[in-house]
Amino acid sequence: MAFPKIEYGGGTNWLNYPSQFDNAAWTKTQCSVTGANAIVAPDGTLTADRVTPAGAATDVQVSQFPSPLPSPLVGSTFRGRAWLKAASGTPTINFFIWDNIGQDIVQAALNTGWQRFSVIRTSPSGATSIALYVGGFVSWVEAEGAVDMWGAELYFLADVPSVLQFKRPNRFLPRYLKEAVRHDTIASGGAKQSILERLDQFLEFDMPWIAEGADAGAWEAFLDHALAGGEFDYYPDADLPALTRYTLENMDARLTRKTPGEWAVTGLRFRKAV
Ligand SMILES: [Ca+2]
Repeated sequence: MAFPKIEYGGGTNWLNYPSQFDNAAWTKTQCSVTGANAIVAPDGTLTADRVTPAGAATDVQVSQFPSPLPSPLVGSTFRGRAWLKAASGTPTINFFIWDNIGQDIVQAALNTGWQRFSVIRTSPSGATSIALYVGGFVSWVEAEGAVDMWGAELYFLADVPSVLQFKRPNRFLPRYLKEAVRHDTIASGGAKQSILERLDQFLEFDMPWIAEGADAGAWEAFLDHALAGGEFDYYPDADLPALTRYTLENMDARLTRKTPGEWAVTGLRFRKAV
């Protein structure tokens, strides 16, 4: 059990259709997507995909060469990530960034729970391409079975999403930790309006003890992002895959100084993003 964390911001994810492996942007070699949006993703939505090896497959690969090509390419360091899990068993398959010069590989030891795998590569001199691969180099064969995938990323390492790791437990206020029916008035083209009714999810908490220094700085940076309307992923336990994507609901959240060396942020209200 770990304290919560928040991930937010970041630059461009160079991959297209990062959770739609059935899209033609993803090349499927010796396999096919047998369950598009058939698997519950780490954020609880039915958006993860199942990829199943073809009969007698000896080298299953799922890959994407992003278009447009990231620029600058040569000399840039990239971080690739994806959420992966096995449909059954504990296969180990490759996860890597490839280019026309070489590759950096991580061996992804899968089980039936979601894990997020990460690989880093610097594009060397002479590189004219880049791709993110799952499988490959004869690491995934038919007998290892289907693999579920979600949330692929390829970022410049310099602008990967920021992480706010909670140093203390947050104090929940259960009255607001509820799902509620929400009525939104959607204006379109002047006078015409329609009402969208949906089940919404809220979260409110106080963070009463924030240490001066790096922790307060991390909270300030996060609030700057959230107050500007930015979305963020909230992990109730930093060690577990479950997450919810929220936006900040109240615009009066700010750091306040409690005692010398100690800050607090109170009444943070999050609303599930749609
Ligand atoms: Ca999907």
